[in-house]
Formats: sequence, C-alpha cells, structure tokens
Amino acid sequence: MNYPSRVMTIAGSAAGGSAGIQADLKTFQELDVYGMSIVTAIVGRHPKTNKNVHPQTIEAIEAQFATAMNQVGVDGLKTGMLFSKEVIETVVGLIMNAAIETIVVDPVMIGKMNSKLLEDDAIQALKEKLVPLATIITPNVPEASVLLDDRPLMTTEDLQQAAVDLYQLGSEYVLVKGGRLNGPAIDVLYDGKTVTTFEAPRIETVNTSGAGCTYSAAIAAYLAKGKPVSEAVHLSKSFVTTAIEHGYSYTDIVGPTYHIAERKYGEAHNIKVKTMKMR
Ligand code: PXL
Repeated sequence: MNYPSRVMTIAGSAAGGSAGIQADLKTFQELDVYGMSIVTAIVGRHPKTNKNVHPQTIEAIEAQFATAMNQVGVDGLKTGMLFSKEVIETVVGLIMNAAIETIVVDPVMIGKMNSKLLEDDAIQALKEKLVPLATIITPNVPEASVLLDDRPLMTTEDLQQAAVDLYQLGSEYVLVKGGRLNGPAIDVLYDGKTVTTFEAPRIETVNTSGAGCTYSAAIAAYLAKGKPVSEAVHLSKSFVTTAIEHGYSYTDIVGPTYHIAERKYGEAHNIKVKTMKMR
C-alpha cells in the first residue's frame, strides 16, 4: 500500500480557522499526511454571554475516536487543547487501549486571545498521566514555566535547564520553544543526553495565531512519515517559520500563519542547529 501516513489530532476547534484543529488539519494537508480530528471543545466567543469554551462530552470524544480508528487507524497523534482533567484521563485511556506509540503532546494552556484552554486542576493529570506517554512534548515559555511550578524562564540557558528538568516527567523528548523570548527564536530539544538548539531569525509580525499548533502538528506529520525526532523538529521549525513569515490578517485581530507558504514559495528556512552533550 502506498497511501499517505495517518495522523490524528485530539484538540479544540478554533472557529477563526487559525489555531486548534483547523491549523492542524491545514498543516497535515500541506505535509501530505491523512488528517483526522477528535474535537475536545469548541472555542468561539458568544456575543452576548462572552462564554467562549464549549467542552464536548466524554461520550462525544470517545465516539469520534472510535470512528477514526475503525475507519482509518493511526500512525501518529498530536494532542492540543484538552481542557479538563476528565478529558485528559479519557485520552490517556484511549491512547493506551489503542497502543498508539507516536505521540506529540502540545500542552496548550492559554490562547492568544486569553481564552483559558486548560483548567487549573488538569495540570497535574497532564504531567503525571499524559506526558509519560509522549514521544515529545512541545511547551512554549509560559507553559514550560507552569509545568515547572512557575519557574521564571528568561534566557536560552534557562530553557536548556527547563528541558532537562521537564525530561524527568517521562516523555522521550522535550522541546521548549523560545519564540516568546527576545532575539532570535531559539528552541531547545533534549532527549536525556543531548541538547540540540534550533535557531530561526525573529520575524517582526503579530500574525502568529496558531503557530504553536502548526509547529506540533508538523512534528506529528513528519514523525508519522518515519522521520527521526530531531529531523522532524528541524523540518517543522522551518515549516512554521516560513508560515509565520507569510502570516497576514483580515482584520485588526491577530491573524493566522500561512500554512501553504513553504510549498507555494518553495523556500525552506535555514535553521541553525547546534548540539551539545549534557552531563
Ligand atoms: O493557539 C492555541 C489554541 C489551541 N487550540 C484552540 C485555540 C487556541 C487559541 O486560541 O482556540 C482550540
């Protein structure tokens, strides 16, 4: 058989189309993998009540998962917005039952519009139950800080130490993304022995909505296609950097990245990669 690899996202629906499952599916399509989506919550601000997170029932989540597994099956998985402890525990059960091995956990906590995408009492379940199943976790600076009990993270050296410490939670790899620091966007990958940094130039834009979703979706796609983790991160960093470079906005609200950019313009970003052994 020569079909595209199969990648599933378990995440929230972001109505504006820039983040969440919408960003994941656009990324999967660009990278020529077959995308499936399990919606955990629908994010959309109601004009009157301002309520903006509409969690789905456990039954709905399980039914979607069963459908995708029966109809297609899976070579790789990414998780995004999971919202509650209950959903995390459900997802852990589903992953274990299905014996899924290639898992990218993007520990989504807060959206760019300040939507709360993970409840406070869910953080412990995320750390203790889901992260140990992960091939790789991909926290940004605020997420890494929360996972380390509110440790301040200001420099690339802080991110290296954070990656080393987060490795203790039990994932095979940790990628701490430095895009929120000043200067070049330097991400730190750790596998228990070696720290690898991936550096892209800073792109002056506000239109980065869904960049983190896109990055972790790309990593899941490349892993499902059989790339080793470090190469998957390298290729995905280039993919997301090019998408950010060509980001745009239709309104005065932070806009999406341009998922098509790398293919359309045929330009892969030159990412500087450095490795060093840790003691
Ligand atoms: O970008 C993080 C994110 C993830 N998932 C969903 C979101 C957002 C940001 O708004 O809405 C569903």
